[in-house]
Amino acid sequence: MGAGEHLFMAWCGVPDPGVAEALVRGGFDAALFDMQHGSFEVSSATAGILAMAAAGKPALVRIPVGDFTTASRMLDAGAAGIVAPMINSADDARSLASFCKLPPLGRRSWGPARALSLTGMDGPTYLRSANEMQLAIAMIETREAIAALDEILAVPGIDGVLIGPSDLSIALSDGTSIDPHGQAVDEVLALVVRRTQVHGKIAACFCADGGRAKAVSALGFQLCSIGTDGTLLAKIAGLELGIARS
Ligand code: 3PY
Ligand code: MG
Repeated sequence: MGAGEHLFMAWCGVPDPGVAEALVRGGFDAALFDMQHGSFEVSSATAGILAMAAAGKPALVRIPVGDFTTASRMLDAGAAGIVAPMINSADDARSLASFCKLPPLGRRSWGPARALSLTGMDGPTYLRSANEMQLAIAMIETREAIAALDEILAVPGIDGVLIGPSDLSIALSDGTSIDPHGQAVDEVLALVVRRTQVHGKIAACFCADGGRAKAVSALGFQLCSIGTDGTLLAKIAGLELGIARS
């Protein structure tokens, strides 16, 4: 992404590394293991990170809301980055960064056992490299987060933001509707592209399908999902069964 590439990630909630492995071998650039709304736990996400290492693809982990200690653990396990939901203020962003970044930038405790073996780095090299190599990405999905967007992006150690369009649409409609592809969300997407460019940080977005991912990527978002493992499986199953039964 530093070179300007636009990536598509497999958003995985089924806690078996074989599913993510099949998706990245099918062409996804990275996988995200979802501990917020998916069924991943520390052990299954750790197994997923190892499977991604074998496939030569980076693994991201979405932690549960506010569970920053798990962010440190997953970075120790070799995650390429952490996605943290519901980061609504600069204070939230500072907490996230402090658990994701080693000193002097943050206060992440030392213990990168798996990360050392997966990167092949010795301790001093990893200490010098980890803060740049492993990303801290703050999810923007509330009105408070939009109001604090510039402050969140300015926090040292925050590498980018990821839009959660479903929660965002619920917030923008004051809880009356869910419309992740609606105009209100689209206006925020345009704002987020502009502000991330100003701050030199990454813009990422959850996208429900390939068409949405194409459009959102074209806006300037460098990292997009294409649905989830579950929705992709259901879609292809419906398609193939339709052919078989026709
Ligand atoms: C949202 O759309 O709110 C998300 O968190 C995507 O999973
Ligand atoms: Mg959300």
